[in-house]
Amino acid sequence: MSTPNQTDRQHPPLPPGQQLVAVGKWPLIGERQPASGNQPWQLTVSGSDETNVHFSLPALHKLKQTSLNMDIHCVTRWSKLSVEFTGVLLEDLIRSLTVREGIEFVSFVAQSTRNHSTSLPLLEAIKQKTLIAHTCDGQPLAPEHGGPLRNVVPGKYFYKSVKWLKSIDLLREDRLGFWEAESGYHNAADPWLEQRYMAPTLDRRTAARLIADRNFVGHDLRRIDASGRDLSNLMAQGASLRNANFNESNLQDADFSRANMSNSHLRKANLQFAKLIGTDLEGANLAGADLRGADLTDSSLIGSSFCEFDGQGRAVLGARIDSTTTLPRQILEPLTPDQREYFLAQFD
Ligand SMILES: Nc1nc2c(c(=O)[nH]1)N[C@H]1C(S)=C(S)[C@@H](COP(=O)(O)O)O[C@H]1N2
Ligand SMILES: [Mo]
Repeated sequence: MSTPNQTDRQHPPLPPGQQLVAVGKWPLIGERQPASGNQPWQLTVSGSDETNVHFSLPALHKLKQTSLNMDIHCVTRWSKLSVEFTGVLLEDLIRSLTVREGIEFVSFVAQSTRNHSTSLPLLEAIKQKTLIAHTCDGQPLAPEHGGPLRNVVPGKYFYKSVKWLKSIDLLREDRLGFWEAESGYHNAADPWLEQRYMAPTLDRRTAARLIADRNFVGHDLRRIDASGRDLSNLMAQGASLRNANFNESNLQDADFSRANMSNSHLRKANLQFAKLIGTDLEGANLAGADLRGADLTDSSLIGSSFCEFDGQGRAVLGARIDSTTTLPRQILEPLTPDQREYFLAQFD
């Protein structure tokens, strides 16, 4: 079925821990739509000698246009290669202004209910060829992907690319972005160095006490190391467990309903009869996990993996599922093709 061209791209260079989405797929991550207001669309740049400078969309189209072909790498482990964005380079936009003295950072702010933002050192943003993009693969950028305007930063995890860009603030001091503050995403965000998360925030004594009590309900336990533990019957409803390590743990009958377990490590975990209802498992590793009797209704599986493959593409460590596993077919939809195939083979 695959064309020679697709075959060539079967083993493209990917940053560590990333996997390819199916051809033509582009997952929707984070906010789904802009907040109302800002019509007609206007981009405001603050921090130059001119105070606030406004650019309408037609004005942006009159500046020098640049097209960049870039690879998208999301921190939740999915990658989409070779997407062409067109717009104005941050460098070209800023060149027309007189940047105030002492400016070292740039913050990109969204027209969104939570004023979503992300930031970078200004020189880094310019070096990375940050583009203020209005067009994607020759079409106006779709609203759900940030249209009419988003910044894109090739060479950084995609959370550095803000949808519905309404202002670019030039700053003397850094202003931590939404995900960086909220989820502990790494502020440098280099996918080739796997800079996904900042250092853990939890002290060891607190972690040990919570593990002993087997009660994580509602706690912020990002990055907790609970690997190799007996945590059967653990209560963890609604807990923040991003990047938590449960490798080879006994999690039988644990309740992770509505917990955020994105990028968590559940390799070879015993999840028999665990509740993973409405759980965010984006980017989580469940290779070799035992999911018999587990319930994954409404869980989010973008970028999750359930199977490891050897160099020949043979499944070597697959999650264990059977007819007692509740796994509605539609939640498998966002899995990468090799992961989905693994499941479909189990169902046969
Ligand atoms: N306004 C806004 N921009 C955002 C986000 C968001 O939640 N709100 N999420 C970020 C993250 S984590 C990613 S991976 C990308 C997702 O872009 P996409 O939905 O077009 O794939 O947008 C980034 N920019
Ligand atoms: Mo992301």
